Amino acid sequence: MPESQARTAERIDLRSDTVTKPDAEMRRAMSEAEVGDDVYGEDPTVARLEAEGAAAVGMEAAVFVPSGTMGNQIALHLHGSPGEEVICDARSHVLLYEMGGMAALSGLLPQTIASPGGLLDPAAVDAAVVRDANYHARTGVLVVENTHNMGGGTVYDRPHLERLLAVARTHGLPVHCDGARIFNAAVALGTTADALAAGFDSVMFCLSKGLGAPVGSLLCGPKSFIAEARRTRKMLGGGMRQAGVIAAAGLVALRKGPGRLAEDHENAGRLARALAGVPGVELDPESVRTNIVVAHLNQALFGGGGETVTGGDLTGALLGRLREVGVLGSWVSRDRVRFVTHRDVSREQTGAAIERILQAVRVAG
Ligand code: TLP
Repeated sequence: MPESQARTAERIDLRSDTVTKPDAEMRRAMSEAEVGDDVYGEDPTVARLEAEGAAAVGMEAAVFVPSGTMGNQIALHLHGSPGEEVICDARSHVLLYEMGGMAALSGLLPQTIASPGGLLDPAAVDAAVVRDANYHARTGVLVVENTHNMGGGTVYDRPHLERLLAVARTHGLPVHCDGARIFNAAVALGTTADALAAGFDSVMFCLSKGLGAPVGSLLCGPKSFIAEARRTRKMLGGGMRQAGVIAAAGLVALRKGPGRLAEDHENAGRLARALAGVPGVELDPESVRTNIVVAHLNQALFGGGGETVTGGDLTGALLGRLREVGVLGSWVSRDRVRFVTHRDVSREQTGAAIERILQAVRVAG
């Protein structure tokens, strides 16, 4: 596409499903929300959201938190003690994208397991757990990310979860589910979020990703755990006052959001199939089951090595080209790029994004 045309073309933002903007129904609900001071436990809209959110994942209670990061960090803080280890996949969100929070806030040490597609192998977890040793850090908690973001939106099915939970139970180890996108996992598997959350000690899910709310996540678990979580939330500065204004959008997201996620998955599948045909892109489109596409890149993308990419940053070079044609993706590493489909990118826009990407890559080659 000529540059002048690209400048006028609408921008198609596939950086993340976090970029979705509240729709008219959410904005209306926000403006009409009944509110109170939630630190006093007096916001009826927050209370409703917490009750419906807990029920959606089959847990007793929930606490509304400003972000998925805060939800995960509260859970780790409560399940583990300083000096203990957190077993997690080597590319998990709690490890890579939460600012070192587990160490900084809770004195916890990651024990990582490299896992294909980010999905932990129960035997590897079993081998990694340390409960009784007088010289080794003890394992405090296991984290399971479903769907797995950097694995490419990969999904743990119930039998796989059962095996992991059984290992944890054997060792008396609490298990937290980073279910930021648990509804995507449920839709991909044709099951429900509560079926995927069963047996976990806590589950965090985000309202502000594919479900479309502007802000907020829920940390869910047993009543006693959530009572403690409220104290930790306050300690971290996450006590919110008339939060019903944002909880109202969260309620719309929770009720209506899951019903349309299949469309995002279809769009991601189409994008993955198109990308897989591009020389220099390594991607198995069959592995894309939800709304995240993570592709490996090699030099063939730029004419078989004809172009020397500065610093070997293939992803940076690709994203630069794509920006010129009005498509945004995100940088994962120098040879890995991520695209995420969501409610604010329609089927037609996905088609347009594919055309623009193919064109940009042809020009680049
Ligand atoms: N993920 C964001 C970035 O932080 C990478 C994204 O664009 O995908 N768990 C998982 C699995 C996540 O993907 C995220 C956000 C979080 C937790 C944290 O949620 P927020 O952004 O609300 O703190």
